[in-house]
Amino acid sequence: MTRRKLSMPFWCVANPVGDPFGPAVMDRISSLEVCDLLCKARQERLIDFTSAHDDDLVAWDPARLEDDLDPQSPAFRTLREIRERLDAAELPVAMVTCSLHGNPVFRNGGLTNPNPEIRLLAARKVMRTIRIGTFLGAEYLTYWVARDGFECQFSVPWERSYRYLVEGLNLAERYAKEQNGSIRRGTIEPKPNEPRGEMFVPTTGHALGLIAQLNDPGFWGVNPEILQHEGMTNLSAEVAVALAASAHKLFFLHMGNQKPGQFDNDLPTLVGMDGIKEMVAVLWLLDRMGWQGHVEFDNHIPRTDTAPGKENSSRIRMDFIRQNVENYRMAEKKAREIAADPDIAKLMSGLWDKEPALSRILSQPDTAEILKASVDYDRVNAAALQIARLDQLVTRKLLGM
Ligand code: XUL
Ligand code: MN
Repeated sequence: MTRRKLSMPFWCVANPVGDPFGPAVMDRISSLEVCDLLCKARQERLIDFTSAHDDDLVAWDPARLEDDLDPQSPAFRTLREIRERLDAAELPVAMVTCSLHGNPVFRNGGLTNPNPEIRLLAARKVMRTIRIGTFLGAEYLTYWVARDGFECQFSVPWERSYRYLVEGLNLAERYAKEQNGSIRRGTIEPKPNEPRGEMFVPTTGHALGLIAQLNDPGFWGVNPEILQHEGMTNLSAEVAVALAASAHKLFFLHMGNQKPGQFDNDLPTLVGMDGIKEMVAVLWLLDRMGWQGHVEFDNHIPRTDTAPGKENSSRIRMDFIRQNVENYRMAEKKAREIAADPDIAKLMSGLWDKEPALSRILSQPDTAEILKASVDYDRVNAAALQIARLDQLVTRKLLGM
């Protein structure tokens, strides 16, 4: 099994780690400086791809919605400079996503904003993002639900909101195709809450349901964020990724760590109180399901591990990239050790490989065959499974005992 390819996006490295209770604790760096750190990570063979919001690369000016096309604009020049540096480092852009959360005009939503003037701004910002992504050679466009949500349920025009969302996503798909460039797929990234109290696409299951309503469901898949977004409501990452992968809709995967039920922790992979077993399980099941995609980190430097000042700025950010990659590789190694362990395999086989002939009958829509088949209820019912024993062997492997 090959080592999975890894991506580190611009925004995770740039993040100066402010939170709702305190200001940024790291020096802010420009998109070109972020680009240089990512190129360094590429040269060190830590990462294979990067991704970005439009705003991570170039500022958005609502008075110049097509500035990316204007050779006189700073955006035009910066985008070319970024592309040159990424090309020189052989660091491809995997995905672009439109920031509809930062600018205050979108505080009551982007694509679903009840005000059509703001929806138009959101649509034009998404279109600019698609042009930027096409210019940089991105394959994926992600829609993260961001501020499309609410706190007060009577403020929502419920009979229109999902239509607005469908219209916005259909426009994105159409415009991406009109560019006739690198963007070939769209992904929806669900989140249950934060920044809104409630969000319109809270889980992977909701995203899959929404995709069925879009003009080209084949264009769209999901980008679950594990363990954070799914774990915020105590749902399991395993279910999110396995359901999406089985539907061939797991197009992209964001990764970090999370204590279940809390705010979006965005801790680096495997860092924190919980999540080791779950992360290993996700990587193990993705291998089992033959998922070929790559993993993108989406987390930030823990605020405790930051320090202000120019001298810390690059070192702490590079350490953050390294830590994510090293921790991911540890989880990947454990997932593969578990998959290769003969004792664990024997117990799994005891659970899963019973009565293959009967299993075959059940997999066919031949009702006569099913009606003919019989079961020894007493024997089946008398069997104690050894799931706790299996889990113990897994834990032993994880603890290196
Ligand atoms: C926020 C989040 C976003 C998306 C891209 O929680 O995950 O950064 O991944 O907009
Ligand atoms: Mn994410």
